[in-house]
Amino acid sequence: MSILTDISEALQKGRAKQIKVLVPQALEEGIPAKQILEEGLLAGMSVVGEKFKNNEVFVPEVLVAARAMNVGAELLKPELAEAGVSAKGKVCIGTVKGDLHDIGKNLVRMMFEGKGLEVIDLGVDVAPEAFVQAAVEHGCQIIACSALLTTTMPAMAEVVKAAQAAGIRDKVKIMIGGAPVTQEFCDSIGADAYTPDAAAAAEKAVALLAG
Ligand code: B1M
Repeated sequence: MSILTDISEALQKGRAKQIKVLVPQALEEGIPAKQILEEGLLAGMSVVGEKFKNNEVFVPEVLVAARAMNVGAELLKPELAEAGVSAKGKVCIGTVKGDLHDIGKNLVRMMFEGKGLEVIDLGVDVAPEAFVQAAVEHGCQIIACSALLTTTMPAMAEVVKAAQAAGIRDKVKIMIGGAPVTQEFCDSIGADAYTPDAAAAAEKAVALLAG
């Protein structure tokens, strides 16, 4: 059995201690961080997601898997960052109001940091006004919103409206993403960019700042 399968299985069982041993071991074996993330950690989380959907596992099991996922992703962070990048701009990021999912948001934050962006992480369940207030306070050029639930996606439209109401809409770019989010939805709410994954989000942020 490969070490990537071991990582996937440890994640499915929520064994953070095992993840702490296996991820550095995989790096030592020369497996690229991206491959460890995708074929180890995310592969495991995808099995958990499927079982969650089918009522084969429940919130407590998913929570421990999520904790193990965050531990593993943190271990990969230095490897995912690009060497020698200098600060290129500021972003405030958060998961929208009513939504507690933070794994994808944390990955996007890591990829942003890897591209040399300064990131203000507002956490989860972030009110639209809080995104705007943080952008003003910290002088962010980008507001980045994550949502994992179809029921919380509309909060992204509220962020766009809050930025308009605060008179900063022409000064900030609003990026959105998360499993249920689409380009069509992005267009419909007047956000500036939708990207399907964390790596694409970081590329897009750099392009938006350059443009
Ligand atoms: Co939740 N959950 N959950 N959950 N959960 C989903 C999302 C669900 C699809 C499961 C299912 O039914 N199959 C389903 C949503 C259904 C829907 O709305 N369509 C669901 C549900 C229903 C719920 C609850 C309502 C369950 C309940 O209580 N009955 C509840 C809601 C709580 C709340 O938020 N208010 C709930 C709770 C939880 C836990 C707390 C137990 C836990 C979250 C723990 C945590 O995050 N710390 C949890 C988890 C872990 C999941 C699954 C299993 C995994 C999500 C995940 O982290 N994926 C998920 C099922 C699944 O996705 N298969 C599920 C890995 C992560 C890397 O992917 O976040 O999509 P993702 O990020 C991707 C991209 O989307 C993108 O980049 C990342 C990859 O590179 N991306 C961006 C994300 N944000 C971006 C922003 C960008 C750009 C790209 O630009 C700014």
